[in-house]
Amino acid sequence: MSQRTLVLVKPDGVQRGLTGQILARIEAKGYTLSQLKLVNASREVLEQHYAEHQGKPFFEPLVQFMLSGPVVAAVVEGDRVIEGFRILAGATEPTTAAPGTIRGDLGRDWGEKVQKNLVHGSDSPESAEREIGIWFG
Ligand code: IDP
Ligand code: MG
Repeated sequence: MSQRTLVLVKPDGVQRGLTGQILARIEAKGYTLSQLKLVNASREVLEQHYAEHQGKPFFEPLVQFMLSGPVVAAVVEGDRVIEGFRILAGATEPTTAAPGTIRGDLGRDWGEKVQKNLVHGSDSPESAEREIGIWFG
């Protein structure tokens, strides 16, 4: 059975008009978009989604950033998609993310307390199921 992951196009990606390019990279890779929506996330959803980061210095800036505009949430499917999407996304810091990745090609540092890095992708099968439950019920 193929795997699924939760992908978010974060508010910087939506505001900069990069949603189409980002989804096109996922589709071009061969993965399937099985659920897709544009949402204004609530603080409650974001605190659940980023629970592992509670207490870190970037936590509140991260929540504020994610509240700053709409987010595109997607369930993406395919064999080894969790690992595959994280490789497509690139490293957390866009400054050092490899060219060829979403963050490396389309992102940069903006001198803020939170790294605005365009996308989220689940990091394990357990995280994926937990996060899909948070965003898609
Ligand atoms: P990931 O998105 O690459 O999995 P995580 O460590 O899960 O990275 O962090 C969640 C998000 O929090 C990141 O995507 C980024 O937006 C932000 N973030 C993570 N670490 C830092 C940091 O050290 N400074 C500023 N923002 C950070
Ligand atoms: Mg993460």
